[in-house]
Amino acid sequence: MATNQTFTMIKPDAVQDGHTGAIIKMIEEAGFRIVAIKKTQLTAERAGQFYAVHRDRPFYNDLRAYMSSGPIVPMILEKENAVADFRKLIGATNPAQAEEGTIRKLYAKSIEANAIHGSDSDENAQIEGSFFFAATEQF
Ligand code: IDP
Ligand code: MG
Repeated sequence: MATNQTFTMIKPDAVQDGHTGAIIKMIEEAGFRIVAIKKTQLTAERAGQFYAVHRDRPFYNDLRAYMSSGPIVPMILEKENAVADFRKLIGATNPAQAEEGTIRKLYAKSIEANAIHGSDSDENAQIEGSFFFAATEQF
């Protein structure tokens, strides 16, 4: 069922570099409403669970280390066509291929430290939102 919600997190590099506010401003100006938000830090084990789909990829261990290296800002966002529109706003995984004006083009440092996550389907948005927020925190 399409819920018009997506899940995102501002990743450790962007939080560390002080881009949290600028990124949230871009998200709100693009028409997304923040449903839930917090600042937290993953353990390597939890980061590995979140990215379990990538467990057989060569970058999996690096990704776990990077994603647990500092605070992150997870959010549930709401907007019509949220999943697809948000993927457009963040741009390609590799910032070298991200379009001008996208969050990753502006703030990503590398294909790994790429500033922000965006769910790739309604189903994963729901699963990922529930990974960070209890049902009572999701309005
Ligand atoms: P996505 O975040 O654009 O959906 P995925 O392919 O789902 O991209 O990969 C998840 C995350 O894993 C990426 O955002 C990035 O941080 C990291 N990653 C993806 N591909 C590579 C790679 O080739 N080298 C290093 N890290 C990667
Ligand atoms: Mg992905």
